[in-house]
Amino acid sequence: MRIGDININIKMGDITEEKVDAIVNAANNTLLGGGGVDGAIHKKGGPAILEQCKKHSGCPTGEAKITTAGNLPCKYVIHTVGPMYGRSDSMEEVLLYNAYTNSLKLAAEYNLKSISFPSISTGAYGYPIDEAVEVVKRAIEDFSRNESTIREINLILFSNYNFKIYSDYFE
Ligand code: AR6
Repeated sequence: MRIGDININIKMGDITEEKVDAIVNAANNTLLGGGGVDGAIHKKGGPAILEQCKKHSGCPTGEAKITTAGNLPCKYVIHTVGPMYGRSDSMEEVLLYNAYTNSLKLAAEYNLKSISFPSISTGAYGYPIDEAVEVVKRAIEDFSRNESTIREINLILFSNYNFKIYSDYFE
């Protein structure tokens, strides 16, 4: 489907295999690695990513930082931090929206064209997928209203259940 000038692809898969300009990591405030997508990216991408992450000295929730992609087939990794569900005084929605929006803005600052996102916060951080998908779509729609270099956004889901929820909501 298309939103403005941007092609949106909803796909099942492993984000570390994406051959795009940037993949987004669902990191934590330390940017020093963890489980889930974060673990998979650092494991497959190798130590060059962690080295550059250390130089950023962490990342506040909702913001985004960029590093090399190490051994991954993409060009950059954009590390963002989503909210822990139920722990942010009802600020979750804004923080999740900011995580997507700031990742897209950072990609556009680097003149990137294609970017792949995992479903941020919906694993260890417990954000319900059906609530998260509404925020994701709204963030992309709002971002698409401004001129940018971004032409392709891939939303990568790791389970059939999440894939179906995203597919149904975006149709
Ligand atoms: N490719 C695509 N999606 C994946 C992959 C993968 N390789 N692996 C998991 N997912 P999570 P969060 C899905 O927990 O909720 C880390 O420890 C997964 O099914 O990775 O933002 C960080 O260091 C889920 O739907 O991220 C933080 O401490 C989604 O990605 C914390 O987890 C996000 O799950 C962040 O938690």
